[in-house]
Amino acid sequence: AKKKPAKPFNLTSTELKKKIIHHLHTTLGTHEDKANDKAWWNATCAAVNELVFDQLTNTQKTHAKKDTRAVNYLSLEFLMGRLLSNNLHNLELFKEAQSALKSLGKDIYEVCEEEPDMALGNGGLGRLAACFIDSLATLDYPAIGYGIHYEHGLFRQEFKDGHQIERPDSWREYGNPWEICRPESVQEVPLYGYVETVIDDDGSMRKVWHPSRKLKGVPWDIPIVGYGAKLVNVLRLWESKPGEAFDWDVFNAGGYVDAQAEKAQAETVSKVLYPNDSTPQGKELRLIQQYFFCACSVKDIIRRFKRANQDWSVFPDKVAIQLNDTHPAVAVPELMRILMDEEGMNWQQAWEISSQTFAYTNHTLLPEALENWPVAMFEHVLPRHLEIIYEINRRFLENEVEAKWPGDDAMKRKLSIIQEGDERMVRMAYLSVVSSYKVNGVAAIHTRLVKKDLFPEFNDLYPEKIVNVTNGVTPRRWLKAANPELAALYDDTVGVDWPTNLHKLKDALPLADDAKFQKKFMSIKRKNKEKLVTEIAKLTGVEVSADAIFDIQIKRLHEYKRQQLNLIHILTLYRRLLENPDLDMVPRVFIFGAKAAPGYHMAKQIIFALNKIADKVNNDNRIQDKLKVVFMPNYRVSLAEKLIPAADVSEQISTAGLEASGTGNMKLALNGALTVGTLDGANIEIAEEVGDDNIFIFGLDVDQVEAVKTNGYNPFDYYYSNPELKAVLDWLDTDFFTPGQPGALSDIKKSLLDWGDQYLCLADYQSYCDAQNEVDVTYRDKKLWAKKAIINSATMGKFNSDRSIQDYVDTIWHLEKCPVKG
Ligand code: 26W
Repeated sequence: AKKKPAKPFNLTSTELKKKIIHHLHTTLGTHEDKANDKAWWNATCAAVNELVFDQLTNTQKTHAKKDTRAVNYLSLEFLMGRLLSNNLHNLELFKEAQSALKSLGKDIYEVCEEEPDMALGNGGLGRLAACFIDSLATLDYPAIGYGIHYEHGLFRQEFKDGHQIERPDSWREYGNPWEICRPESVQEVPLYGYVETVIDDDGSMRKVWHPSRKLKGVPWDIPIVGYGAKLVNVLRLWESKPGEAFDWDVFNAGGYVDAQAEKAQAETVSKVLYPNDSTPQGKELRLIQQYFFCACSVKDIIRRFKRANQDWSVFPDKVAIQLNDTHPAVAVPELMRILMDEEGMNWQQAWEISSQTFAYTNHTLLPEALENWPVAMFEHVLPRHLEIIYEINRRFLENEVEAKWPGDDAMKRKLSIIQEGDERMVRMAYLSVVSSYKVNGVAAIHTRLVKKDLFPEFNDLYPEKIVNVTNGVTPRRWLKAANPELAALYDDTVGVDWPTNLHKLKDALPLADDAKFQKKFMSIKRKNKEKLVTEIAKLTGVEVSADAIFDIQIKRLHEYKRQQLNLIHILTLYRRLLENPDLDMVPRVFIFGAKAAPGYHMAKQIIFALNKIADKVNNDNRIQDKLKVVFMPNYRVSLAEKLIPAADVSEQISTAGLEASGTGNMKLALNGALTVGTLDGANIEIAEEVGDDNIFIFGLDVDQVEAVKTNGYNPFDYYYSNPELKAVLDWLDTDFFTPGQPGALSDIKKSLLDWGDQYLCLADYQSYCDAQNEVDVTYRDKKLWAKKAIINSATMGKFNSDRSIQDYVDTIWHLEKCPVKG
């Protein structure tokens, strides 16, 4: 093993301890004898911030002085999770903090448990943004993340009689030590009103927007410490407040109460994160949220640009703006509006700049996920922006589409940013493609399908525009911090620089067959499983054994992700066990974590069914603990950090062609889980890395799915020809799992039969059962399993989010590194 490079901060645990105590006294106003864990957590955060804020100031000075090109990552979601342990790891001070707290009688893991998750996102898209800002800082790239400072993040999930109940999340109810308010950078956001056309004396025409309301955007900065703490970037989140001018007239006229109502209305804009993952709600508040944070961010970007530049033509050289899905696409007409209406440019000048500034990442192919806004609503909220979108569309259709497909009106209708029909709609994806210089998918297969199925004509029109950047995850959070023992084993085996060069893990491959290494690797897995056993008991009351296979499916609840396929396989095993209690099977614990969108009926039904099945299975002593089912409540980043290191099997079982990438699959494999998966998203690339022998692939591939669908899929064919499948589905119609309530689970059966089984669960059922049987057979051979687990972990180098970021830099952003001295 190599010698460790110099640490960013040469702080001893004694010095850190002094700082913690100092902050306990002066920042928290309490004392060692009185302080609870929350106070210790706060004091430790404050001690860490001393170092972070210093380096933040250094970074901002350096970046301002050098005026280097930066990427502005616009995202409605940043699913950050907890920051203390991550920041300590990135500062390389975790061990020091651990012993400092230990000498104060505190366990660092318990102290870290005090931190509420920053759950400002739904799932994959939001967590990807969080990994990306970590990697950008680690790689010394100047970057700002822009988002919304939601008062309430994703709801907290509880179960009541097996049903999901949503409770508000209040992550900063008692303050948040990581954020700094920047009142000097407040922005104003106009809304509603009308557009006036003004003819000037020289005969020229200009547009003046007279908004009828104004909001204020207050920025909160969260420092993002890269690994090694060389550079500290910023995540800037906007909070909405009433505009400056609003209340005085009403207030003076005795309208104190009305003024309060208007204030409350303005604050609604950043009040709560929409909990929908994939199905947009066409609500006016959502559009206002999008515009609110885009308007603040674009103004902020321009303010920074103007600080160092007079010449607008260099704007695209200095500024890249990445749209994390179409949610921030309204930033395009906003930049155009400012350049024309406020900076006095003509259309060509403004478009020249704007169309070289934006790039767009697509994260989903699901047709129902594509954002379309009713034209009428758009016009009501943002009249000037609608005009600009019309003009972008007119020029696009009359120039580009006409040149490529002359006289083809059907093509114009097809590609129009405005969808005609009973209710006219603005297609945000088309706006994003037309307005961006690059568009990317998030895994190889996904990008191929984006080109072939989602935007084929755009791909013909702009053959170089659509590119692939396969997703990745930060190995700092998802291995070093989440699985400290495995991280230490890798330190000893391959050297300590794997956190920045994950390909290094490959150096452990020759040991995959080595009995001693296997023993070390698997005893770490065992310890992680034992810890999870305790956590499961604490959170669900279910007792499970670490001898069993821990089979984990953690992700948002969605029919395309097919938790229901997992469910019917569990019923299959249960039924086999009831028919033959002596059945020779390796005990298995099926563990789920998932939130359902509050309005998504089927998703909630699947949660309910899994909870009911869990009740029954876990309390059935006929089956000798061979089968357990656990649904962990309130799945979130900090729970993922406990589940992933303890997984033997990772379930990645979406219908082929529907999971854009998946990133949980990468985290689980990195921690030594074997994947049961379809040839979908990043699974395909994971299979390439680990080799076909080390992954359990099943089911239809993308081409076969397409063929089955065109030939007319009939789930009843499978139902009638597979007696075991039929028996299991019929079981759902009884009251076996819901005593006294027959039919309570019938919707699941219906969705798989009468309603057409849109996601082809029955077509993949047998193949899935076979793959699961393979898992059982393979696990019996302890050495073989260990070898496969090691190979999985050691070959995940490609899925480092540093590699993703470097791909973005090379193909889209073209940034230069801007290192900062300590
Ligand atoms: C407007 C409603 C809405 C909300 C969220 C529509 C679409 C979304 C996201 C695009 C859903 C999402 O999180 N997609 C996931 O993005 C990950 C990161 O690229 C991928 O790994 C997942 O496969 C993809 O489902």
